Amino acid sequence: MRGMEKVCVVGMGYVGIPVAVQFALSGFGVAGIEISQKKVELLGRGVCTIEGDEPRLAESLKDVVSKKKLVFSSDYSVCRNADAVIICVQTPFFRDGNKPDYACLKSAVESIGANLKKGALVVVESTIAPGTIDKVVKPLLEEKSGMKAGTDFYLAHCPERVMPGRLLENLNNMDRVVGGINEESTKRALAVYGKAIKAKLHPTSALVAEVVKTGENAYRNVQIGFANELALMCENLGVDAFEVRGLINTSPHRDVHMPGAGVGGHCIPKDPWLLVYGSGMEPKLIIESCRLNDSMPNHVSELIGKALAKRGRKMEGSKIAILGLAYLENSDDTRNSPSVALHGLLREKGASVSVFDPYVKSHDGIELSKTLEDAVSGADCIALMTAHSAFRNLDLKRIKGLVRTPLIMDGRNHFDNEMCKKQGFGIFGVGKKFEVD
Ligand code: SAJ
Repeated sequence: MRGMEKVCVVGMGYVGIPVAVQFALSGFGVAGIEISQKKVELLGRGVCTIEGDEPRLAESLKDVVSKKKLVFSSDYSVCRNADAVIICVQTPFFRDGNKPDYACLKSAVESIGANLKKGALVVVESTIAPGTIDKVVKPLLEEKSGMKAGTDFYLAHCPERVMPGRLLENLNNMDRVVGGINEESTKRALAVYGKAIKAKLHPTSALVAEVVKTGENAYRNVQIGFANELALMCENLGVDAFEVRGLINTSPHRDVHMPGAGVGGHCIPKDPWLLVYGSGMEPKLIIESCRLNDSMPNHVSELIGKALAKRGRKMEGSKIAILGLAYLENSDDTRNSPSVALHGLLREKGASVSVFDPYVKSHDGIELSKTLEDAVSGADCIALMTAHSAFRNLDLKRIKGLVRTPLIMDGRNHFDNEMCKKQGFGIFGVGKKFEVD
């Protein structure tokens, strides 16, 4: 990597791998740092460890690895030559403890600090609570490096805006907020990112960047929370929430989101809590929205119980077939998946639960069916939880012959009620008319 600007990217996950690949494609010499030796070995052979549909990512990774523009290591000493170090580690949130888990972040920052070159730029892409750069990252880097932030080295927050299924595309095209601890840090971060991505860059302070990132996802959580609360009211009134949503959205400046079986992923359920934690106050709307969205899998399990009762069955001893374990369509990502929550709730109520997801091969504590047919055979209710394309145009006639009780819970407005009823299924679900006689 002689002569090229050198970048270290720490944390080879959904964020770090695309970032490392993109910077390598843009002419930087890149080292991806990862604690998992297995991942280092696989990535070092150009094997992409992210599954699901990610256009261009696997072939781009192979390309830059073969050209030695991107190497991988678990040794932080490679940071000693880096002009920039980009941190992409996970920052999970403990709801019960109501505080962020910064163990990964702190460990990465300490190791980087101990191997930081004078004049280097450190950028945190991980989503962090407002105040984290100032109170956690900066002091740790100064302590471990013995240098002064903002003058001896530079520090900025450039929050990731990745989305499974569009990792590389988003990285290149979605606007980014670039917030330095001082002007010089912002300037240097703009220069580095300006060379790697085409997206519009918005300079600001590190604190504003922290509030923007957590705020943009808190906003989405509240938007979805409104849609879910409206759906609960529509169910109660016996009207179709999706018809209501569509008609509301004919009014200007309305954008009611999609009601659904819950809100999963590594952003929307977690980031609002980071904002609340960093805000130093107890906001009401944002916290209630998180709680309402988190309650949707429970609502789904109650709907299933109600439908089973209509058919003379109890939850106990019934078999429920969950279609979709991933939190998002056409993705293998099961983090904070509402399906995992539903699986636990149904088991607690004594049901046996099968799960089929074309993208997910395994998940701790959940046995996955190999085929959809296996999952639905003998089932007393099918619960559609993820709107994978593979679940479009299911052969309901054939499925009818496999189930024990023909009931469908539609968690993602995936099915047409009339079509299901025509095939002899009782149909119900989030925001849908309860049509189980
Ligand atoms: N969901 C709903 N109703 C909706 C939209 C989503 O129930 O109207 C559910 C999904 O089923 C899923 C969860 O919410 O379980 C999250 O879905 P998402 O579409 O927000 O997808 P994410 O989690 O990948 O969110 C990412 C975020 N991107 C970043 O943090 C960089 C988010 O900021 C984006 O707005 C979002 O993608 C997006 O717009 O696709």
